[in-house]
Amino acid sequence: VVVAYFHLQTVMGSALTEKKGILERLAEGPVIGDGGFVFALEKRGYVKAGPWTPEATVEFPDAVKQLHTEFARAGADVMQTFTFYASDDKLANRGNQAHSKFTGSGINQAACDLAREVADKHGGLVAGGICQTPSYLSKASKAEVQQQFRNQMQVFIKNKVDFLICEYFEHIEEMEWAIEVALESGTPVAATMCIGPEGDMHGVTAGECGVRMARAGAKIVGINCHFDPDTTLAGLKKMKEALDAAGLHPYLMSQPLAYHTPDCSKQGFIDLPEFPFALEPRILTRWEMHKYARDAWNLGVRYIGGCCGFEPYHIRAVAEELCEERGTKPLASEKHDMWAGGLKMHTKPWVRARARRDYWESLCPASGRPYSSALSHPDAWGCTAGDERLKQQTEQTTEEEIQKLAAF
Ligand code: CBH
Ligand code: ZN
Repeated sequence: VVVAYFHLQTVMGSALTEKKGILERLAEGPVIGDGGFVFALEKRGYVKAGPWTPEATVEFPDAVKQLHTEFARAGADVMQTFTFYASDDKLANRGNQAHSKFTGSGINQAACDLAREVADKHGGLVAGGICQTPSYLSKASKAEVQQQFRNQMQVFIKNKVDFLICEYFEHIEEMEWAIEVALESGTPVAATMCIGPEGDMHGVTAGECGVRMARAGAKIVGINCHFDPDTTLAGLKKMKEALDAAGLHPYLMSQPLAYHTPDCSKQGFIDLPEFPFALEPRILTRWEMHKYARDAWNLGVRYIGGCCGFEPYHIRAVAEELCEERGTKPLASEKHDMWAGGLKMHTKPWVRARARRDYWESLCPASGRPYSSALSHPDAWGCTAGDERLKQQTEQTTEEEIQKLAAF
Protein backbone atom coordinates (compact mmCIF):
# COMPACT_ATOMS: atom_id res chain seq x y z
CA VAL A 1 0.00 0.00 0.00
CA VAL A 2 2.80 2.39 0.93
CA VAL A 3 4.60 1.70 -2.33
CA ALA A 4 1.42 2.24 -4.34
CA TYR A 5 0.80 5.51 -2.51
CA PHE A 6 4.27 6.81 -3.28
CA HIS A 7 3.91 5.79 -6.89
CA LEU A 8 0.66 7.70 -7.16
CA GLN A 9 2.33 10.73 -5.60
CA THR A 10 5.12 10.61 -8.14
CA VAL A 11 2.77 10.31 -11.06
CA MET A 12 0.53 13.08 -9.79
CA GLY A 13 3.52 15.19 -8.89
CA SER A 14 4.96 15.08 -12.36
CA ALA A 15 1.61 15.86 -13.94
CA LEU A 16 0.87 18.78 -11.66
CA THR A 17 4.25 20.41 -11.20
CA GLU A 18 6.48 21.67 -13.96
CA LYS A 19 9.02 19.05 -14.95
CA LYS A 20 12.71 19.92 -14.60
CA GLY A 21 14.35 21.30 -17.73
CA ILE A 22 17.59 20.16 -19.29
CA LEU A 23 19.80 22.83 -17.69
CA GLU A 24 18.41 22.17 -14.20
CA ARG A 25 18.98 18.46 -14.66
CA LEU A 26 22.54 19.03 -15.85
CA ALA A 27 23.22 21.27 -12.86
CA GLU A 28 22.18 18.42 -10.57
CA GLY A 29 24.15 15.57 -12.11
CA PRO A 30 24.53 13.32 -15.12
CA VAL A 31 21.93 13.35 -17.87
CA ILE A 32 21.76 10.17 -19.94
CA GLY A 33 21.11 10.49 -23.66
CA ASP A 34 19.61 7.91 -25.98
CA GLY A 35 21.34 5.86 -28.69
CA GLY A 36 21.51 5.40 -32.43
CA PHE A 37 18.15 5.49 -34.17
CA VAL A 38 19.02 5.26 -37.87
CA PHE A 39 21.45 2.41 -37.25
CA ALA A 40 19.20 0.41 -34.91
CA LEU A 41 16.12 0.85 -37.09
CA GLU A 42 18.04 0.01 -40.25
CA LYS A 43 18.92 -3.37 -38.80
CA ARG A 44 15.31 -3.96 -37.87
CA GLY A 45 14.13 -3.19 -41.40
CA TYR A 46 12.56 0.26 -40.99
CA VAL A 47 15.28 2.63 -42.29
CA LYS A 48 17.31 2.43 -45.49
CA ALA A 49 21.09 2.71 -45.20
CA GLY A 50 22.33 5.24 -47.74
CA PRO A 51 19.77 8.01 -47.43
CA TRP A 52 19.34 7.26 -43.67
CA THR A 53 16.22 9.42 -43.61
CA PRO A 54 13.57 9.00 -40.87
CA GLU A 55 10.29 8.57 -42.80
CA ALA A 56 9.73 5.57 -40.50
CA THR A 57 8.08 8.06 -38.12
CA VAL A 58 5.14 8.01 -40.58
CA GLU A 59 5.55 4.54 -42.10
CA PHE A 60 6.31 2.55 -38.94
CA PRO A 61 5.42 4.67 -35.92
CA ASP A 62 5.18 1.61 -33.66
CA ALA A 63 8.78 0.65 -34.44
CA VAL A 64 10.06 4.15 -33.65
CA LYS A 65 7.98 4.35 -30.47
CA GLN A 66 9.24 0.95 -29.34
CA LEU A 67 12.86 2.09 -29.71
CA HIS A 68 12.15 5.26 -27.71
CA THR A 69 10.56 3.06 -25.04
CA GLU A 70 13.56 0.76 -24.91
CA PHE A 71 15.98 3.66 -24.50
CA ALA A 72 13.74 5.17 -21.81
CA ARG A 73 13.67 1.85 -19.94
CA ALA A 74 17.45 1.68 -20.33
CA GLY A 75 17.76 4.96 -18.45
CA ALA A 76 17.77 7.64 -21.15
CA ASP A 77 16.55 10.95 -19.75
CA VAL A 78 16.13 12.47 -23.21
CA MET A 79 14.09 11.29 -26.18
CA GLN A 80 15.54 12.87 -29.31
CA THR A 81 12.92 13.35 -32.01
CA PHE A 82 13.72 10.97 -34.85
CA THR A 83 14.31 13.83 -37.27
CA PHE A 84 17.86 13.07 -38.34
CA TYR A 85 18.39 14.10 -42.01
CA ALA A 86 14.75 15.28 -42.09
CA SER A 87 15.53 18.57 -43.82
CA ASP A 88 13.61 18.95 -47.11
CA ASP A 89 16.74 18.92 -49.29
CA LYS A 90 18.01 15.67 -47.75
CA LEU A 91 14.60 13.97 -48.03
CA ALA A 92 14.73 14.63 -51.78
CA ASN A 93 18.40 13.83 -52.38
CA ARG A 94 19.67 11.52 -55.14
CA GLY A 95 16.57 9.54 -55.91
CA ASN A 96 15.12 9.50 -52.38
CA GLN A 97 11.32 9.64 -52.65
CA ALA A 98 10.72 10.33 -48.94
CA HIS A 99 9.87 13.95 -49.53
CA SER A 100 7.30 13.42 -52.27
CA LYS A 101 5.66 10.55 -50.42
CA PHE A 102 5.34 12.13 -46.98
CA THR A 103 6.42 15.84 -46.77
CA GLY A 104 9.16 17.06 -44.50
CA SER A 105 6.81 18.64 -42.00
CA GLY A 106 4.75 15.43 -41.78
CA ILE A 107 7.82 13.37 -40.91
CA ASN A 108 8.98 15.93 -38.34
CA GLN A 109 5.50 16.20 -36.80
CA ALA A 110 5.15 12.43 -36.40
CA ALA A 111 8.61 12.34 -34.78
CA CYS A 112 7.53 14.94 -32.21
CA ASP A 113 4.35 13.00 -31.36
CA LEU A 114 6.27 9.75 -30.78
CA ALA A 115 9.05 11.28 -28.68
CA ARG A 116 6.55 13.23 -26.57
CA GLU A 117 4.36 10.24 -25.86
CA VAL A 118 7.28 8.18 -24.53
CA ALA A 119 8.95 11.09 -22.73
CA ASP A 120 5.74 11.90 -20.86
CA LYS A 121 5.25 8.32 -19.83
CA HIS A 122 8.81 8.04 -18.47
CA GLY A 123 9.38 11.55 -17.13
CA GLY A 124 11.94 12.32 -19.84
CA LEU A 125 12.56 15.38 -21.96
CA VAL A 126 11.99 15.81 -25.69
CA ALA A 127 14.85 17.24 -27.73
CA GLY A 128 14.18 18.40 -31.29
CA GLY A 129 17.09 17.52 -33.54
CA ILE A 130 18.59 19.09 -36.66
CA CYS A 131 21.78 18.18 -38.48
CA GLN A 132 23.95 19.08 -41.45
CA THR A 133 22.37 19.54 -44.88
CA PRO A 134 23.33 18.68 -48.45
CA SER A 135 22.60 22.34 -49.26
CA TYR A 136 25.64 23.39 -47.24
CA LEU A 137 27.82 20.80 -48.95
CA SER A 138 26.57 22.21 -52.27
CA LYS A 139 27.74 25.70 -51.28
CA ALA A 140 24.22 27.12 -50.91
CA SER A 141 23.94 30.53 -49.25
CA LYS A 142 23.52 31.01 -45.51
CA ALA A 143 19.89 32.04 -46.06
CA GLU A 144 19.15 28.89 -48.09
CA VAL A 145 20.74 26.59 -45.53
CA GLN A 146 18.98 28.32 -42.65
CA GLN A 147 15.66 27.95 -44.46
CA GLN A 148 16.14 24.18 -44.32
CA PHE A 149 16.62 24.38 -40.54
CA ARG A 150 13.70 26.77 -40.12
CA ASN A 151 11.27 24.38 -41.78
CA GLN A 152 12.07 21.75 -39.14
CA MET A 153 12.23 24.33 -36.38
CA GLN A 154 8.67 25.49 -37.05
CA VAL A 155 7.44 22.00 -36.20
CA PHE A 156 9.59 21.83 -33.05
CA ILE A 157 8.32 25.18 -31.81
CA LYS A 158 4.70 24.25 -32.48
CA ASN A 159 5.20 21.04 -30.51
CA LYS A 160 6.94 22.77 -27.59
CA VAL A 161 10.00 20.52 -27.51
CA ASP A 162 11.94 20.91 -24.24
CA PHE A 163 15.23 21.83 -25.93
CA LEU A 164 17.09 21.47 -29.22
CA ILE A 165 20.09 19.49 -30.33
CA CYS A 166 22.10 20.59 -33.35
CA GLU A 167 24.05 17.40 -34.02
CA TYR A 168 26.22 15.83 -36.65
CA PHE A 169 27.90 18.85 -38.25
CA GLU A 170 31.33 18.44 -39.82
CA HIS A 171 31.80 22.15 -40.50
CA ILE A 172 31.72 24.70 -37.70
CA GLU A 173 30.36 27.36 -40.05
CA GLU A 174 27.17 25.41 -40.79
CA MET A 175 26.88 24.59 -37.07
CA GLU A 176 26.92 28.30 -36.22
CA TRP A 177 24.15 28.90 -38.76
CA ALA A 178 22.13 26.08 -37.18
CA ILE A 179 22.61 27.37 -33.62
CA GLU A 180 21.47 30.81 -34.73
CA VAL A 181 18.19 29.36 -36.01
CA ALA A 182 17.76 27.00 -33.03
CA LEU A 183 18.05 29.92 -30.61
CA GLU A 184 14.97 31.48 -32.23
CA SER A 185 12.96 28.82 -30.39
CA GLY A 186 13.79 30.33 -27.00
CA THR A 187 14.69 26.87 -25.62
CA PRO A 188 18.21 25.81 -24.55
CA VAL A 189 20.40 24.63 -27.42
CA ALA A 190 22.86 21.73 -27.35
CA ALA A 191 25.44 21.47 -30.12
CA THR A 192 27.57 18.47 -31.03
CA MET A 193 29.86 18.14 -34.03
CA CYS A 194 30.83 14.81 -35.61
CA ILE A 195 34.54 15.50 -35.28
CA GLY A 196 37.52 13.98 -33.50
CA PRO A 197 40.64 15.49 -31.97
CA GLU A 198 41.75 16.61 -35.46
CA GLY A 199 38.91 19.11 -35.72
CA ASP A 200 36.43 19.97 -38.47
CA MET A 201 36.59 19.38 -42.24
CA HIS A 202 37.74 22.92 -42.91
CA GLY A 203 40.76 22.64 -40.61
CA VAL A 204 39.30 24.35 -37.55
CA THR A 205 40.67 22.70 -34.39
CA ALA A 206 38.43 20.78 -31.99
CA GLY A 207 39.16 23.38 -29.31
CA GLU A 208 38.18 26.27 -31.56
CA CYS A 209 35.00 24.42 -32.60
CA GLY A 210 34.02 24.12 -28.92
CA VAL A 211 34.64 27.80 -28.31
CA ARG A 212 32.71 28.85 -31.42
CA MET A 213 29.70 26.67 -30.51
CA ALA A 214 29.61 28.22 -27.03
CA ARG A 215 30.05 31.76 -28.38
CA ALA A 216 27.23 31.09 -30.86
CA GLY A 217 24.97 30.52 -27.86
CA ALA A 218 24.92 26.77 -27.23
CA LYS A 219 24.64 26.05 -23.49
CA ILE A 220 25.71 22.44 -24.03
CA VAL A 221 28.55 21.62 -26.43
CA GLY A 222 30.37 18.52 -27.51
CA ILE A 223 30.81 15.74 -29.99
CA ASN A 224 28.61 13.02 -31.49
CA CYS A 225 29.04 10.12 -33.94
CA HIS A 226 32.06 9.36 -36.23
CA PHE A 227 34.43 8.07 -33.51
CA ASP A 228 34.57 5.62 -30.62
CA PRO A 229 34.27 6.75 -27.00
CA ASP A 230 38.04 7.05 -26.42
CA THR A 231 38.62 9.21 -29.50
CA THR A 232 35.51 11.27 -28.81
CA LEU A 233 36.64 11.95 -25.25
CA ALA A 234 40.10 12.91 -26.52
CA GLY A 235 38.37 15.48 -28.77
CA LEU A 236 36.23 16.68 -25.87
CA LYS A 237 39.30 17.11 -23.71
CA LYS A 238 40.67 19.50 -26.33
CA MET A 239 37.35 21.37 -26.38
CA LYS A 240 37.34 21.63 -22.59
CA GLU A 241 40.88 23.01 -22.48
CA ALA A 242 40.09 25.64 -25.10
CA LEU A 243 36.79 26.56 -23.39
CA ASP A 244 38.50 26.88 -20.01
CA ALA A 245 41.19 29.08 -21.55
CA ALA A 246 38.50 31.28 -23.09
CA GLY A 247 36.67 31.52 -19.74
CA LEU A 248 33.62 29.72 -21.17
CA HIS A 249 31.85 26.99 -19.19
CA PRO A 250 29.06 25.33 -21.13
CA TYR A 251 27.99 21.83 -20.15
CA LEU A 252 29.86 19.14 -22.07
CA MET A 253 28.09 16.43 -24.06
CA SER A 254 29.29 13.21 -25.67
CA GLN A 255 27.36 10.83 -27.91
CA PRO A 256 30.03 8.65 -29.55
CA LEU A 257 29.76 5.58 -31.74
CA ALA A 258 29.43 2.14 -30.21
CA TYR A 259 32.16 0.98 -32.63
CA HIS A 260 35.89 0.88 -31.99
CA THR A 261 37.63 3.27 -34.41
CA PRO A 262 41.33 3.44 -33.43
CA ASP A 263 42.30 3.30 -37.13
CA CYS A 264 40.07 6.17 -38.31
CA SER A 265 41.38 9.46 -39.63
CA LYS A 266 39.69 12.82 -39.74
CA GLN A 267 36.41 11.80 -41.38
CA GLY A 268 35.80 9.02 -38.84
CA PHE A 269 33.97 5.76 -39.47
CA ILE A 270 32.48 6.91 -42.80
CA ASP A 271 35.92 6.25 -44.31
CA LEU A 272 36.18 2.69 -42.99
CA PRO A 273 35.89 0.00 -45.67
CA GLU A 274 33.40 -1.75 -43.31
CA PHE A 275 31.06 1.27 -43.25
CA PRO A 276 28.15 0.74 -42.95
CA PHE A 277 27.40 -2.94 -43.56
CA ALA A 278 30.23 -4.84 -41.85
CA LEU A 279 30.93 -2.93 -38.66
CA GLU A 280 29.76 -5.67 -36.29
CA PRO A 281 33.21 -6.92 -35.19
CA ARG A 282 33.91 -3.43 -33.84
CA ILE A 283 30.92 -3.18 -31.46
CA LEU A 284 31.75 -2.23 -27.87
CA THR A 285 30.58 -4.58 -25.13
CA ARG A 286 28.40 -3.38 -22.27
CA TRP A 287 31.46 -3.53 -20.02
CA GLU A 288 33.34 -1.17 -22.30
CA MET A 289 30.35 1.15 -21.95
CA HIS A 290 30.82 1.16 -18.18
CA LYS A 291 34.34 2.42 -18.78
CA TYR A 292 33.12 5.02 -21.28
CA ALA A 293 30.57 6.37 -18.82
CA ARG A 294 33.14 6.60 -16.01
CA ASP A 295 35.77 8.23 -18.23
CA ALA A 296 33.27 10.76 -19.56
CA TRP A 297 32.03 11.63 -16.07
CA ASN A 298 35.60 11.98 -14.79
CA LEU A 299 36.43 14.33 -17.64
CA GLY A 300 33.52 16.55 -16.60
CA VAL A 301 31.05 15.50 -19.27
CA ARG A 302 27.52 15.82 -17.90
CA TYR A 303 25.39 14.82 -20.87
CA ILE A 304 26.40 11.24 -21.65
CA GLY A 305 24.69 9.32 -24.44
CA GLY A 306 25.41 7.50 -27.65
CA CYS A 307 25.11 7.60 -31.42
CA CYS A 308 25.32 5.00 -34.20
CA GLY A 309 25.69 1.44 -32.94
CA PHE A 310 24.36 2.22 -29.44
CA GLU A 311 21.56 -0.17 -28.64
CA PRO A 312 19.40 0.15 -25.52
CA TYR A 313 21.60 -2.29 -23.55
CA HIS A 314 24.59 0.00 -24.10
CA ILE A 315 22.68 2.91 -22.59
CA ARG A 316 21.61 0.68 -19.70
CA ALA A 317 25.29 0.00 -18.99
CA VAL A 318 25.99 3.76 -18.95
CA ALA A 319 23.07 4.31 -16.57
CA GLU A 320 24.16 1.42 -14.32
CA GLU A 321 27.73 2.75 -14.11
CA LEU A 322 26.37 6.14 -13.03
CA CYS A 323 23.58 4.82 -10.80
CA GLU A 324 25.09 6.30 -7.64
CA GLU A 325 25.58 9.72 -9.20
CA ARG A 326 22.00 9.58 -10.50
CA GLY A 327 20.54 8.08 -7.35
CA THR A 328 18.59 5.54 -9.35
CA LYS A 329 18.84 2.53 -11.61
CA PRO A 330 17.15 2.24 -14.98
CA LEU A 331 13.88 0.32 -15.30
CA ALA A 332 15.54 -2.25 -17.56
CA SER A 333 17.95 -3.17 -14.76
CA GLU A 334 15.07 -5.23 -13.48
CA LYS A 335 16.31 -7.75 -16.04
CA HIS A 336 20.02 -7.17 -15.46
CA ASP A 337 21.67 -7.66 -12.09
CA MET A 338 24.74 -5.46 -11.76
CA TRP A 339 28.05 -6.92 -12.84
CA ALA A 340 26.68 -10.16 -14.27
CA GLY A 341 24.83 -11.08 -11.06
CA GLY A 342 22.10 -12.85 -13.01
CA LEU A 343 24.58 -15.60 -13.88
CA LYS A 344 24.38 -16.81 -10.27
CA MET A 345 21.15 -18.46 -11.35
CA HIS A 346 22.75 -20.31 -14.26
CA THR A 347 22.65 -24.09 -14.25
CA LYS A 348 26.22 -24.65 -15.45
CA PRO A 349 28.78 -24.04 -12.71
CA TRP A 350 31.49 -22.63 -14.98
CA VAL A 351 29.03 -19.98 -16.12
CA ARG A 352 28.09 -19.23 -12.48
CA ALA A 353 31.81 -18.71 -11.95
CA ARG A 354 31.53 -15.67 -14.26
CA ALA A 355 29.08 -13.88 -11.97
CA ARG A 356 31.66 -11.34 -10.84
CA ARG A 357 32.81 -7.90 -11.83
CA ASP A 358 36.54 -8.56 -12.19
CA TYR A 359 35.91 -11.39 -14.65
CA TRP A 360 34.10 -9.14 -17.15
CA GLU A 361 36.26 -6.11 -16.46
CA SER A 362 39.45 -7.94 -17.28
CA LEU A 363 38.15 -10.10 -20.13
CA CYS A 364 39.61 -9.37 -23.56
CA PRO A 365 36.89 -10.80 -25.82
CA ALA A 366 37.98 -12.86 -28.81
CA SER A 367 36.53 -11.92 -32.19
CA GLY A 368 36.21 -15.47 -33.45
CA ARG A 369 37.57 -14.26 -36.80
CA PRO A 370 41.02 -15.74 -37.35
CA TYR A 371 41.33 -14.02 -40.73
CA SER A 372 40.35 -10.56 -39.49
CA SER A 373 43.03 -7.96 -39.03
CA ALA A 374 42.83 -5.68 -36.02
CA LEU A 375 42.86 -2.48 -38.08
CA SER A 376 41.69 -1.35 -41.55
CA HIS A 377 42.95 1.18 -44.05
CA PRO A 378 40.38 3.97 -44.15
CA ASP A 379 39.49 5.68 -47.43
CA ALA A 380 40.63 9.27 -47.41
CA TRP A 381 39.23 11.04 -50.45
CA GLY A 382 39.35 14.34 -48.64
CA CYS A 383 36.43 15.83 -50.56
CA THR A 384 34.21 18.19 -48.64
CA ALA A 385 31.87 21.20 -48.98
CA GLY A 386 32.02 22.53 -52.53
CA ASP A 387 33.15 19.28 -54.18
CA GLU A 388 31.06 18.45 -57.25
CA ARG A 389 30.52 14.87 -56.10
CA LEU A 390 28.84 15.96 -52.84
CA LYS A 391 26.24 18.15 -54.49
CA GLN A 392 22.57 17.85 -53.64
CA GLN A 393 20.72 16.56 -56.69
CA THR A 394 17.28 15.01 -56.85
CA GLU A 395 18.08 12.56 -59.70
CA GLN A 396 19.11 9.02 -58.93
CA THR A 397 22.75 7.95 -59.11
CA THR A 398 23.41 6.07 -62.38
CA GLU A 399 25.20 2.74 -62.76
CA GLU A 400 27.78 4.51 -64.90
CA GLU A 401 28.49 6.98 -62.12
CA ILE A 402 29.05 4.12 -59.64
CA GLN A 403 31.55 2.48 -62.04
CA LYS A 404 33.40 5.77 -62.35
CA LEU A 405 33.54 6.26 -58.57
CA ALA A 406 34.64 2.66 -57.99
CA ALA A 407 37.54 3.18 -60.41
CA PHE A 408 38.66 6.34 -58.63
O1 CBH B 1 19.70 8.47 -35.75
C1 CBH B 1 20.34 8.93 -34.82
O2 CBH B 1 20.65 8.30 -33.83
C2 CBH B 1 20.74 10.39 -34.83
N1 CBH B 1 20.53 10.96 -33.54
C3 CBH B 1 22.18 10.55 -35.21
C4 CBH B 1 22.61 9.85 -36.42
S1 CBH B 1 24.32 10.09 -36.93
C5 CBH B 1 24.14 9.25 -38.51
C6 CBH B 1 25.24 9.12 -39.40
C7 CBH B 1 24.87 8.84 -40.83
C8 CBH B 1 26.06 8.79 -41.65
C9 CBH B 1 25.88 8.93 -43.12
O3 CBH B 1 25.51 9.99 -43.62
O4 CBH B 1 26.22 7.97 -43.83
ZN1 ZN C 1 25.80 8.57 -35.54
